[in-house]
Amino acid sequence: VVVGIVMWRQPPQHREWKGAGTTAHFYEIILGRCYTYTQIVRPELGHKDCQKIGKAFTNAFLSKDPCSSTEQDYQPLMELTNQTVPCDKTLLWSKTNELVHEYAWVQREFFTLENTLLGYMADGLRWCGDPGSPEMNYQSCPDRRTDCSNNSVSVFWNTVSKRFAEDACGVVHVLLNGSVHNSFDERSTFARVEVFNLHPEKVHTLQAWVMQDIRNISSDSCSDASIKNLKLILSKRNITFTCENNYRPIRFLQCVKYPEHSSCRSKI
Ligand code: N1C
Repeated sequence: VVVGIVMWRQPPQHREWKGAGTTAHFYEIILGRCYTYTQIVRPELGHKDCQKIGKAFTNAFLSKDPCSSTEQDYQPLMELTNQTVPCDKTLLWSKTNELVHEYAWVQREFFTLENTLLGYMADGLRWCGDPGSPEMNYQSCPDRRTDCSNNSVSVFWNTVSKRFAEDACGVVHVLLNGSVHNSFDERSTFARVEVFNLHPEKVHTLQAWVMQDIRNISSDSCSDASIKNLKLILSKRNITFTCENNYRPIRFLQCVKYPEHSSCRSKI
């Protein structure tokens, strides 16, 4: 009797990359989010094929080098998830992740990228593959700064942010953080990708809302050097720029969290 000995190729146990690995249950999460979005959040997208979308998502990065990800890898996924956002309702942001989504939750007509199907599916997740394996790498994924910039997650956000900006029309809004050193940070996705992909034929104005941390309100953020730089870039692109400090409706959201703060205590 010949006893066959099967040698299994063990997945690498060492951490290949510096960043955290693929989110556990990645596939189930994106599939579930796709159905939640298309059946419950926006039933008008009920015709979208979530099985196909889930496959296109994983096909974009499985069996591939996670440091040589390209826009083309995500093209099939992009084609399956096209969606129209009404004019005047695109809401961009930089360094205001929490606040912008609190606002979009209340003002339902506004769309951040995470309020579109693809942004909703991917929000907060991590993923990468490996050229030598058909599986996801749950051990580690490339870190944007220490491993490589063209990693599967960064290329994804660059690609979807580009389309989101290209598709925008009318007045576009952006929520910026007035309590960080560079409110308009040239290294951010907003600065690198979105500003340069707004179409001046469709987008006549970019309106910025610059919100300061309620616990240390300083002077006029709209006159900061980085905001002036944004204004200059837009004027060269023939897009009008307007800026408002501490937009009241969003200040009220900050006051929900710090109701006793002096700037929240006036009776009216
Ligand atoms: O680099 P940022 O912000 O300026 O990116 C925000 C900007 C928004 O207007 C979005 O349309 O770019 C889009 N975007 C996302 O929607 C998004 N969701 C999650 C860009 N990045 C996004 N992420 C992750 O957060 C992603 O991993 C990226 O690197 C960060 C961006 O955070 P930031 O610097 O506050």
